[in-house]
Amino acid sequence: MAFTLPNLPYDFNALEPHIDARTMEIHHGKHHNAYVTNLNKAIEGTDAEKLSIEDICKNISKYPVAVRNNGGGHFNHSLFWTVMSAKGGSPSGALADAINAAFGSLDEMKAKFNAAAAGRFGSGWAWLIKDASGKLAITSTPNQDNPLMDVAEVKGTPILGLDVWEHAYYLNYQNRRPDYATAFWNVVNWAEVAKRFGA
Ligand code: MN3
Repeated sequence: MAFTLPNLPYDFNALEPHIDARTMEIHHGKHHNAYVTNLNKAIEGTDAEKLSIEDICKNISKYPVAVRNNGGGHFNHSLFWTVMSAKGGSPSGALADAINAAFGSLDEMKAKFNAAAAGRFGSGWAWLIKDASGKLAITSTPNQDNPLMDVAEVKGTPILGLDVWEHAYYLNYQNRRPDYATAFWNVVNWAEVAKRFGA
């Protein structure tokens, strides 16, 4: 069974002005699509064809680098599209409690996340993760790695992620990655983050 490019759960222009339609169109239709195509090529005829993308990530050290790069790319972008929506808002309930317990406040969590996004040299991702004990933490990964991977420095279940590759923001923000990270908070789909936190 080959992996497929998931549909965006909203229109290309849904996240404007924070993320522009042209960026979304290229990012989903070209970049994510290429990760899916190349992942399928890299696992063709192997046992990995029968696995979920999560299970592939968890044992990524057993696979060739093409699976790490493209499998990570597929998992990361699939998560990224779902944790955004036009609605915005703020976390509530158990997720809000866990954020306050781990970081002191939502603003402190955002500041730490944005610092992780800005501090990732080159290309990569910033993450809010749930660790094995259920506690929240902020981390970042290079390239298309993610915290599910057995090679990750800090491991956990990603519940929110921000793509900080230049292809994710360059058309609208050029070199201003911190402005993009700040704008991201206007389009976070907290209901989806809460769902992933509760899973
Ligand atoms: Mn990307």
